Amino acid sequence: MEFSTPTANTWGNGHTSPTVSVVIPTLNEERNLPHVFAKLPADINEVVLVDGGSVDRTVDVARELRPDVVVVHQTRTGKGNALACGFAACTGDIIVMIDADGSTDPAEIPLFVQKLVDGADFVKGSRFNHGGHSHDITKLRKVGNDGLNLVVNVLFGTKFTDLCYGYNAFWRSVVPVLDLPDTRLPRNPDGSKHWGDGFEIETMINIRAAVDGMNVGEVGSVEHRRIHGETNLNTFRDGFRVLRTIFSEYGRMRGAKKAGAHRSRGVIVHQHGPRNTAASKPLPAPRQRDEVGALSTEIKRAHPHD
Ligand SMILES: Nc1nc2c(ncn2[C@@H]2O[C@H](COP(=O)(O)OP(=O)(O)OP(=O)(O)O)[C@@H](O)[C@H]2O)c(=O)[nH]1
Ligand SMILES: [Mg+2]
Repeated sequence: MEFSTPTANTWGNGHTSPTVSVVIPTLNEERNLPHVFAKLPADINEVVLVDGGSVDRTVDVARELRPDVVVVHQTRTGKGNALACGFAACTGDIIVMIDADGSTDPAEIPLFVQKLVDGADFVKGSRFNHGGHSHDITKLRKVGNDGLNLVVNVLFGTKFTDLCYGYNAFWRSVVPVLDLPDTRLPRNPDGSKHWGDGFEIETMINIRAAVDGMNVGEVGSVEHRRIHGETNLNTFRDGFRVLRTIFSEYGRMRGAKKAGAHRSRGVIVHQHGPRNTAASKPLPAPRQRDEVGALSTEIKRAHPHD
């Protein structure tokens, strides 16, 4: 498959800025896509839609709305696998991951991009800090999210305020260090998901970014209710997968430490960067592929069966 190289962007500040790819996983979202696509900032360079075998007109609607959309068909099942396939297809300097159901607001993308341009390696949306809010989360899910968030902060020394939120952005050059499950592997014969292929993906990504010592920023984000259709997330089943992920990532970190690959703890950058400051400072140098690749290899050596 070939992808065109996006042209440079200006993000309203009149200066050249990084190019931005947006990854949108979809499972039967034909009725929601018009709302989501309409709110994408005009200067997005690339939209990568990763479809999980929708039985409605999701892919057709996406192409009608945006003829330049890059459509990827995921290799297995689950949101995690969809995102990994999408990241692999992106060509922009920055990757932003949003949902297709109208719950994440594409109009917030410039906030994430600005934070990256201001020096973060990885930026998480937070519904519970920096002016963020959720119109969607149930009391049960909030309690679960808070508990899981606390466990991660204690175990990994992080300061996350919203662990299980899927609105994140990062430099494309950090994808190798996330070391996501190989998208080329076949599905498990028993129908179970590979670890990392499900909704635990967000937790896995957040923890790996922090453990790697990336500069992790947060921006406030307002989550809306899904506009049409049904959720694919099961609170207990997926909550348990997240909990298991936290402990397996803890073991992975300790193994990497023993192998000497662990560098430092993640740092959460809390300050909102002043808007439109990208023009006044040079862009941060993207992380070197060799550097992140080497670390990822070390972690793999410590966990050869991951
Ligand atoms: N390609 C693909 N996309 C998926 C899959 N599961 C979920 N998605 C998409 O991932 C996004 C989030 O899924 P949702 O079902 O909304 O889950 P959620 O946002 O965690 O839960 P709610 O807050 O209840 O909506 C949506 O855009 C879905 O269409 C999947 O297996 N494959
Ligand atoms: Mg949703």
